[in-house]
Amino acid sequence: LVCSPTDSQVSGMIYRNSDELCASIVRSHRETSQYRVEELHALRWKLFNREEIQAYQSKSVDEMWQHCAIRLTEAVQYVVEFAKHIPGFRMLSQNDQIALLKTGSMEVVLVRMSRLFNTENNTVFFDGKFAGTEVFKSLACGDLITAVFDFAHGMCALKLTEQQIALFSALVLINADRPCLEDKGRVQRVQRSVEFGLTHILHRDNQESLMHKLYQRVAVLRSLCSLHMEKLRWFSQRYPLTAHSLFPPLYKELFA
Ligand code: CLR
Repeated sequence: LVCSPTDSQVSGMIYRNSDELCASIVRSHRETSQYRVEELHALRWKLFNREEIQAYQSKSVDEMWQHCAIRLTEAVQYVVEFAKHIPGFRMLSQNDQIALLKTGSMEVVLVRMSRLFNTENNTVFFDGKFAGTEVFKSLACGDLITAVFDFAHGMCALKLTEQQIALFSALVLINADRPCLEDKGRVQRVQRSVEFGLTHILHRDNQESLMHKLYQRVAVLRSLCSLHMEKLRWFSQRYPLTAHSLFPPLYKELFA
């Protein structure tokens, strides 16, 4: 007699693996999330005052860009740590890991931004306090800032749990359709397992209808990131020296 597992054993196997996969993605998200939601909730009303806003607004364009590029790079570093602990990510070639981070790290930063966003007054936790769009005025890319804040607002409306955010972030990162992948097939297998994990927790949470809404968010992320790249090209042309010598190396490596 051939000893093959029964259906329930097979689904048990899949589910156990999926549980483990979800658990390690959630753990990785927690350990690299930079701020805990409860922590931020307590600081919710700590806003920049008029003088502080004024100080940001009187920075020159290149000074403010440099400042934001440094903050953004710190956030990206945490995303890189997160990626390294997604089961399967480390098995990809170095080239493919970098290719996924080049296109995905900024998107994950924006997903994570929604955790630090206060929808009641449209502010985000930046530099130790909550900042509205006016704080970023001297970047001279108001359209990008408005679009990023709108996106955060839309994400908050979905009221995702930390686990759902963790799985969604992993899915944003592990995308077999990104350009310049050497081993698309392998990325696809990792992507399927993450997709399966997300489906699994949405099913468990009785929120299967979120899947469709999350895929809609992915499309918005794509457009935000191309807007970011466009702004960066504009900035590098106008301020080549700042972009070349004062931007963090990781920022340049991933985006320039
Ligand atoms: C995202 C979540 C991280 C902490 C964090 C740090 C820097 C923030 C970022 C968050 C959200 C996006 C942000 C960024 C600094 C500048 C950037 C506010 C909150 C805005 C969108 C401006 C982009 C400017 C570039 C074009 C230089 O845990």
